[in-house]
Amino acid sequence: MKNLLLVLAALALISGCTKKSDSGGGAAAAATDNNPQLSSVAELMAYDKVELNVKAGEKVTLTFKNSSQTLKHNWVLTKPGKDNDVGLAGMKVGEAKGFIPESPDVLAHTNLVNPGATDTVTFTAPAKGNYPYICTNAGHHIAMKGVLHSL
Ligand SMILES: [Cu+2]
Repeated sequence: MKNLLLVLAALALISGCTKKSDSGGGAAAAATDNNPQLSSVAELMAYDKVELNVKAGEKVTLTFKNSSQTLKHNWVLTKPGKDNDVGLAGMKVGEAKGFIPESPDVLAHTNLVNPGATDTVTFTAPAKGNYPYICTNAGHHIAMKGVLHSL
């Protein structure tokens, strides 16, 4: 009988612990990484990470590796809702400017990265919010995009 009570007590403790960690889920802070690394995916117009979490207001050092053997890519962070505008503007300025338009909607960007090469950009994470990132090589922004969560 004593053993059974011990087992029951142990089970109650275990389920209590499980509940505790589950209930924290809604308010749990997502892990941030202010030194994110991402790359393009083979010959696709895609990033390997479509979400990045950084700590708002702190320095970010982002490294982008172009894994393609043929395509040039970049990484451009824009103001919320401005990814399409920036993508179209990038197309207009063309490759001579690395497809990077001079626009207040561009918050940070790498250079246009050659196949197999890597570029790093350092910037201050914007105020808390969700910011789109895109590749502005002509036409890529339609598919090659993600969201930076500044937390
Ligand atoms: Cu691209």
